[in-house]
Amino acid sequence: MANSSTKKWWKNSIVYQIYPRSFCDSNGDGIGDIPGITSKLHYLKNLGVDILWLSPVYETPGYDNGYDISDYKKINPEFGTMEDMERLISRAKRLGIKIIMDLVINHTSDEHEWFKKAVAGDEKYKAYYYFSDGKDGKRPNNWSSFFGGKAWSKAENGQYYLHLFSKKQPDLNWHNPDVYKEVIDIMKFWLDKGIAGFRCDAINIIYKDSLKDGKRRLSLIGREHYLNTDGCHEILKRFNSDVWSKYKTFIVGEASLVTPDAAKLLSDESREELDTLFFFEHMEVDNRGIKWLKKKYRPSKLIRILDKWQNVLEVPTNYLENHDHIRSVNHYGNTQKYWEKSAKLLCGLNLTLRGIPFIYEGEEIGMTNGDFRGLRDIKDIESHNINQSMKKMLLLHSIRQRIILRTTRDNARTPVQWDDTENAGFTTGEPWIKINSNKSYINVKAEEEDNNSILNFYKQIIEFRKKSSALLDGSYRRIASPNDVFIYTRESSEERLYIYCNLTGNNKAVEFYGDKIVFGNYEENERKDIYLKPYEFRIVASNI
Ligand code: ISL
Ligand code: CA
Repeated sequence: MANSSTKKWWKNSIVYQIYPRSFCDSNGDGIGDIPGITSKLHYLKNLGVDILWLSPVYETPGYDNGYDISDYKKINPEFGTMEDMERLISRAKRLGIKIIMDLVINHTSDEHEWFKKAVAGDEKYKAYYYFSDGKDGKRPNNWSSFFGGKAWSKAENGQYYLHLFSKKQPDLNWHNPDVYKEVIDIMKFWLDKGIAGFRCDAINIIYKDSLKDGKRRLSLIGREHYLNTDGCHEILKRFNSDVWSKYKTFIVGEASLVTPDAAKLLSDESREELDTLFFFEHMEVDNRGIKWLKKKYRPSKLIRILDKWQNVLEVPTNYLENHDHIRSVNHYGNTQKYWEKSAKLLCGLNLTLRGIPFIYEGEEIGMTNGDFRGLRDIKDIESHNINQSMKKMLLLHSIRQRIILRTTRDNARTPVQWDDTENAGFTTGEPWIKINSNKSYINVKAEEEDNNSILNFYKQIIEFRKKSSALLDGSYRRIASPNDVFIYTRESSEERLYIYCNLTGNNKAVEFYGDKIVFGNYEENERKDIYLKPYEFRIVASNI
């Protein structure tokens, strides 16, 4: 039997998420690709990354940038070939970097063979999805979609089909054992190629208990029929015993709308389901019911949420950014006067909480939201759907534009800024989405040359973390602090660290503990015992 530490080989890893379309373009077509990723492996190694999570690279018509898969065993030709993918896996392996892939199994693309056969009348494949004639010609139920609008559309065969996301993404029917067999086979196909696990997309909504009408509410009508169902737990346990345990994988699930209790059921070790999961509560800190309506962001609320989740999960994931949300400096920091300070603070926070830190491409150089000129620059299918819904509500163009530009997922999908040249070193061609003009000073090259940069701060803190038993394996405890300041200890049998995070742009008087500042962006010759400066982050060690 493997003991817990070999079984959890991933426990002390740093994970870096790549959104391949926006990472690095190797052939000048304006679209990031797999050889582009391979060309940056040394950069990632240098940063201190252990695991790469690739957003989908499978064959796709690309309506949701790869989250609509048309063939799970082929590579999107825009991203390269299967040989490119195999080369990436083996080059990464040589550097000691593991790769996990995105597994999107709530739905396929409507251009997947299965769906096409289904619509053509093949009964076997019709049973892979949810088809229905509806009620008196109307939709089968009142469910709404994650992307706005209804969750049912009509296929060419005249029947309705279910799609919790866009109508290009029909939901798979997880009551069908053939669907289970197909997915097991897909997972083995990739694990046999040497990948180390999966990030399971929208995993806690895959199994629909019933297709009854949902309770009326502001968003996601129908959710009580598919969120964290027993059927979902059952599938995860079977994935685990049939595949994951045999390959010693690392499995992280994306769990929308998850509560602490539900999260424990999905990821506590004894349950043998997921290794860990992404919760969303901190990303929704400033939502007013739905993400398109915002209220003022309050750091004290963020602190309460993060503190709560630190104590929920056996191995939490920590993340402040991904491809579905705005950039963290825009969300929780400051993009103006305190851009650099606040990006460093967020780095410090993300990398010193208990659990596995995830860094999203570009976060390590403090990339900010896209500087789009208008809705014409927006590519995201979700934004377009929401725009249509708002149009139906007769909202003016200027209002729709303001709402969408502030929240669109494209904010995090602008190309990684490698240098300050015309296309930021991302491509020699025409980029698929607008590059942020702040590439002139936010870019990898400039930050590599500046010892004091955000990028170098990441490197230093990753190095610090890798040597610190308190950060790797220690306990976590919050300490009472003034509003909007987050203070906690991380403690192992060898060391006790006090972590200070001032999440505001003001000076904050705090009580200081510990003996020696071991990390932070304070200046050497000033008094360190009076207050925390705006967005200050520091680590103080105490003698045990
Ligand atoms: O970002 C969201 C909506 O604005 C979330 O609700 C998100 O849709 C949900 O977390 C599921 O996300 C995942 O599956 C989607 C895909 O578009 C996202 O990019 C992916 O992360 C459908 O596959
Ligand atoms: Ca390319």
